Amino acid sequence: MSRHIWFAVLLAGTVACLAIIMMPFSKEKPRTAVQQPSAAAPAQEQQLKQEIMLRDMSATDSLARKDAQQHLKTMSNTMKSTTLRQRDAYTKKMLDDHQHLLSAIWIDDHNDNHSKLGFRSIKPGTSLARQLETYSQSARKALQEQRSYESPAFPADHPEYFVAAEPAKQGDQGVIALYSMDILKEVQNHQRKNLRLTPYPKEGRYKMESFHPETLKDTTVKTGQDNENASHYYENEIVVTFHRDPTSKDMALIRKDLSCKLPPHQIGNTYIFHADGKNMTQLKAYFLDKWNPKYVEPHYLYLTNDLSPNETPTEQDTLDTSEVPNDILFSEYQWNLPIIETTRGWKLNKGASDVIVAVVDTGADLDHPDLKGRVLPGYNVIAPGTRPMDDVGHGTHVTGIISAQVNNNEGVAGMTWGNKVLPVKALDKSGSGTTYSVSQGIIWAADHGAKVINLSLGNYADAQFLHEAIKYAYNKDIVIVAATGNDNTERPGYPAAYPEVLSVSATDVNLKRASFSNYGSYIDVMAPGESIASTYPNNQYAALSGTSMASPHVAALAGLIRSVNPSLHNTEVMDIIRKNVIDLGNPGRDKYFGYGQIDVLASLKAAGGGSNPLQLFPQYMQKKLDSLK
Ligand SMILES: [Ca+2]
Ligand SMILES: [Ca+2]
Repeated sequence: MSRHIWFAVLLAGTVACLAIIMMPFSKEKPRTAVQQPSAAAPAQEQQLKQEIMLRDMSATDSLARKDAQQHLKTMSNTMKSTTLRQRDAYTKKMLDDHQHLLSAIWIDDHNDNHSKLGFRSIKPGTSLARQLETYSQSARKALQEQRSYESPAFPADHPEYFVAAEPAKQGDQGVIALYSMDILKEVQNHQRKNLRLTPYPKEGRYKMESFHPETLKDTTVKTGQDNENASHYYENEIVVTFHRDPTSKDMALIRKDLSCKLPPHQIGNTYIFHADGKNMTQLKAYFLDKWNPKYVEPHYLYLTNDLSPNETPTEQDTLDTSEVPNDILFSEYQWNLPIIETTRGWKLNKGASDVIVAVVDTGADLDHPDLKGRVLPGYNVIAPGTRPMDDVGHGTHVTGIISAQVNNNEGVAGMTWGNKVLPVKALDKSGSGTTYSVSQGIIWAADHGAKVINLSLGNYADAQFLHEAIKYAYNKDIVIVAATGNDNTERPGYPAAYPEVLSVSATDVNLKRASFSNYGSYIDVMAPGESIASTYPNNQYAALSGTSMASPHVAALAGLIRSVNPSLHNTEVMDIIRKNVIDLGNPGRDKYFGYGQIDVLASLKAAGGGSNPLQLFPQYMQKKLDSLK
């Protein structure tokens, strides 16, 4: 129950005549719009997803330009007061650090002191070079007039570049730069997969089959729409959990029977066998017939679901103001933070660095300047012994939503200033991972200090082995948060639908359910998931949509709650998140919005921001007593 309703109910008991007037509309929360929920038809859903993808590309274009403008301003003013040699070294560093910055040229018309206008990476004499020359001339003219300049994207039919220029503070000097627009293609590819606009995955090292998760009959995935009826698994693999750990003799016999070239992967009593000549059905029959296993199941594939500086708690009246960070993309693009009361919540707590949020995903760009000092070394399940670097973009985006540096005059602001992200790479370069890799990632995170785990991934099959890993983390008092999926379906996705997991669906800027977002009775809460601005590999920023983007908001909130009150158990944290929401749709919990949209300020207050909240007082006292024993 939200605190507002709770308050209203209390009030109703004492001042019944006033309650009728006060209950439905709290002055503080006028935004609760009742949406008549409905699910879009498949064709309409595809069209809506297409529109969302185009909107993400356009928002990313505008993020990239804003980011470029800011960097050019800094460059221009830095280069003004440097020698030629320093300038060259600085330009080289900027080019190395920003792969999308293709060339940067210092222009000093006054002293006739500038490099010759010409940009690497575009072949001279081509029509592209002629367009570049035209835009460069316009840029020079703008600098002479002390104006900023931005060209349109070119070539017009398939945009690859744009030219931008920024004047230095005085004199007719400044920088002209050529930027690559590859990020738009990356976002397009990314969102085609994540919003399942294409059958996915179609790539990968193994052969895959799909089957209907209820009938277990094989099905063919022809369009993105078919994905909601399919779960993917490796054809030549099987997950077997034994009652007793097999002896080395047993194992040798199994490998001989199945002609397994490689030893199986193992976690506890569970093994994953790979046999080139056998399919899943044959493998299953063999183990059931000969080894009386506890259970066998296909080796499923999980896909991404995109579409310390603590402040002393302040007085109640200061909570009405919000903390506005100076990150350059914040005010214009990060609608997602104020709408869930993050900025007001920061007045209570900004996150503690020892409350770690693990992101089991495609890894993270550990060298991104806006993630500097905000991510731990982490772990790579896919290639143990190497850094969990992100080769997809998904994990970097999810990580930035949680922990991008706040108030550093750069890029975006994360949800927390203090909590660190533990990146665990369990999804490979295709953006997918198996039961084994995801489970191993979860177990590794649980064993390495995570207090919260974010899983922006899913599959429609219920895998016992994954469930065991989830239970392992849950029993270690970890809050597990997962995205529900982007197929606009009521079919439960896993791990989101496990009872130990807080499941998150997506809303848009108007507090409506995002058109792609899954729904159903298992949904816990909603968080923003459309055109969310965050970090992207190679020092870039992108706007992406998906329940994958909604989930990390809730994981970050769990991190903040555990920073406010480290003595809370995972179940208490989950309860606080569910009960301190903005109710959406029909009153109370409903299948389209779960309990409602998360509210950071209300949750942090309920967690004891500044005082011991009354409703948690019994637990608090019990823990105090336990600690004295
Ligand atoms: Ca930042
Ligand atoms: Ca509701």
